[in-house]
Amino acid sequence: MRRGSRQLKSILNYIDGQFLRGTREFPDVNPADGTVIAQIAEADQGMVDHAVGAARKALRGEWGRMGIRERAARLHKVADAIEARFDNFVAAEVADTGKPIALASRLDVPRAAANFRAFADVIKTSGLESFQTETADGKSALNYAVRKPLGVVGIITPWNLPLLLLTWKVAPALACGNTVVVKPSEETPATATLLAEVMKDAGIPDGVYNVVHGFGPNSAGEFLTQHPDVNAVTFTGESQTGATIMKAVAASVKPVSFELGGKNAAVVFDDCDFEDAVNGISEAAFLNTGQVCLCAERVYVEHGIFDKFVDALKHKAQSLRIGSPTETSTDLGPLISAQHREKVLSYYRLAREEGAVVVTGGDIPQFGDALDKGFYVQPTIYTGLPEAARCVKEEIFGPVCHVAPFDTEEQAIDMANDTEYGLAASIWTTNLKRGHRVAQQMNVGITWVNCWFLRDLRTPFGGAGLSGIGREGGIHSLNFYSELNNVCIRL
Ligand code: NAD
Ligand code: 6OH
Repeated sequence: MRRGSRQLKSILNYIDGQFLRGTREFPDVNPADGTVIAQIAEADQGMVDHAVGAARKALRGEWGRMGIRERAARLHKVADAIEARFDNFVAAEVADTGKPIALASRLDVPRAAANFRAFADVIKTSGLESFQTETADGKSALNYAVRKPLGVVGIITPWNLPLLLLTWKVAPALACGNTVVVKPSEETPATATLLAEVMKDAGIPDGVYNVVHGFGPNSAGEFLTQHPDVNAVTFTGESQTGATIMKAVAASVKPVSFELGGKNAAVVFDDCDFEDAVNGISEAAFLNTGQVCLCAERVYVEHGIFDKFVDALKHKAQSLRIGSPTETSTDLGPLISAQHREKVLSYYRLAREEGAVVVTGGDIPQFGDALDKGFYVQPTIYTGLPEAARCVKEEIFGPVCHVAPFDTEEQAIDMANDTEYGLAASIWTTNLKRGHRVAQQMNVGITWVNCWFLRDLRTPFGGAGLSGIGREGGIHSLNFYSELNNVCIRL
């Protein structure tokens, strides 16, 4: 390091209670201005082996012997410790992702603490069913199941909601008595390492929570999913990556839980509460700069209110403040990386080629300052595309939606379901019967009526089709993160 140049922070691996450098480093870039904010220590195969070995050893130590009440108490301590370092977590998440500070403060960091509290409570209060079985000789048997940890769980997470999605898996895995090795996204490593400090403070024994940094192919991600001593893999990310991981785990028949991509529909009926629907769809299309798997990229609006709705949504989009993530008034930050911006812009170009009408946006905003080096795009609304257009079929993962009209409820349901994905849908109507009727016909894992991304952590969460395998949330998470052993006793 030259004298006078700024000493960059290192983001380290965390293995068996130790913060460790790797053999190589790679840069952590702030998407708001393209500056390098830290160096990330990449874990090689040997370090992943070390992490998995430490996690296995910890299963036989204090953690393995700990009862549910004590485990739950420690998870509450983790939540307390996250809250105690709230500002550190917010700052790290904002610098890594470019998301607005207001969003990280109201969504990402509170949800991280809530994830630990929710699963601490679920594991304490949930029971398992038992059956008294009548046998042919007129006697009976009693069946009941016990929960055991799976063992070492490999957790691989994306960059859009880094801490929220990581803790959504770490908390139930630990609640069930497992140990974990997590591989956060190479784009957003900071909060996983910060969480390691919190784990130490909260009395989580060494080896229970381990972090390895790196990329996917031929790096820490692949080393983890191919590791013979990992008992299960849980992954959130792109559908294509899910397919690759599935191949990697197939040989050893490991359980997997996959939360993958989406091309989610919103259906707006002419009897909706108009203002609520406009605000709701704006949030569903543009929150986190459209980088939420649940975002609505396809909006279907009933004919009678179509023009008025498109106009109101345009004004709403144009009123969003795009800017520095550290300004409290900012609504929209940048996309995660130059590469991802290029992908989103390629869809903006494709939409025009496919014949879209650009209602608003479609370009890069100009700031006239350092933010011009950031990875910003304008929030964008299209109309006029045929349903078969690639922009209507493929996940873009940016602040963009296509709005199309429909005439009948049946037609709206058909259009909403015409996708290979099946993650989420939202329905906007004041007709209660219609809300239920349409919601139940959506081929997805999660349907919201008159709301979007409103979460109760006890409910099943996951997707159909290309959107994933399995459900997490409440008891569903416990069932994935534990092995059930049914005990049958002849009475
Ligand atoms: P991604 O699939 O590119 O990466 C996710 C993680 O997988 C990263 O940590 C990456 O390093 C790792 N990875 C990549 N290739 C790998 C390999 N071959 N083996 C092991 N690990 C590998 O996803 P992303 O771009 O980080 O995130 C955006 C995507 O995630 C979008 O498609 C979005 O819809 C999806 N997503 C889904 C949900 C959900 O709950 N369904 C939630 C958030 C994001
Ligand atoms: C995807 O980007 C958002 C996923 C959200 C959750 O997994 C959740 O539990 O709210």
